[in-house]
Amino acid sequence: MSAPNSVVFLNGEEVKSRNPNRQSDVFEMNVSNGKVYPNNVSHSKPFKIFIGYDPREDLAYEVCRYSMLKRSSIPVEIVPIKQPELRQNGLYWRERGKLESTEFSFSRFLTPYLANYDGWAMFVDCDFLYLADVKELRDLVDDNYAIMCVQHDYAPKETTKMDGAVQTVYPRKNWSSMVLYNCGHPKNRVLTPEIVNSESGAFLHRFQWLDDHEIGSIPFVWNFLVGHNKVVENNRSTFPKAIHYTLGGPWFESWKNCEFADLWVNEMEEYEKAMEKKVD
Ligand SMILES: [Mn+2]
Repeated sequence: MSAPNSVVFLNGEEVKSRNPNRQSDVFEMNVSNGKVYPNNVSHSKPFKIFIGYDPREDLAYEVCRYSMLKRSSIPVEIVPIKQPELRQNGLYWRERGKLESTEFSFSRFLTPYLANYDGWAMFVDCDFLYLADVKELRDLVDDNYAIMCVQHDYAPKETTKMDGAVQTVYPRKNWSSMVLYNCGHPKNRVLTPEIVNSESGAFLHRFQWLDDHEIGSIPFVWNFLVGHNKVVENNRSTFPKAIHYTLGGPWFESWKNCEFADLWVNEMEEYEKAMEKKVD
């Protein structure tokens, strides 16, 4: 049940992570970019970002994480949500349903619990590629809301996704793929491990523990759906800040030529070069 606490010192302050996942990293700032992080008390704790992890998409996870860290001007703590670890820690026990296309289909809703119901934390799928600083996203948080996300309004045409997993159509489709959680909001106390392990997909993915006015809206460019959202020429407000390869990305053979594949492949090559340097 117990995992060692990871203790990290940041700006001379001890930051304890009580997250049961062992793999977590704290990055103070992107020093190489020469950016200076303001000495602001309310921002002294790293922004917690949980990324859904699936062993079939390990490279997608690594590239997503790399793309985020590389551009972040604020300290972020990135934690992969790994189902086997959650099971070992007694936090996840539900059986996998046929409609779950990833291992984090339901475990994602443990985000407020994993963040100790404290502060804001983000959940994001691993099939994202960041093109902008997550500070810009974190700056959008509004304590009036329990959660904030991109409120897509669409019904996908495709009937299969990724490597053949069944595509299901339901209201608020894709809203849960990137969510800013106000973990300290009293309404989010509902999301206990017991509820996450027993409630229906509809209840969780449609945020039925919340009233509509408690769900804040984020510009779509932070969850830019490949195959659905479009860039409008010369309109900067439509340029993606985070690309979501929701149908499957270039790490799958059948999607290696999808829209925006080149951006992901470039990032992957850069990530691999950075890894080589680490080994040297
Ligand atoms: Mn996705």
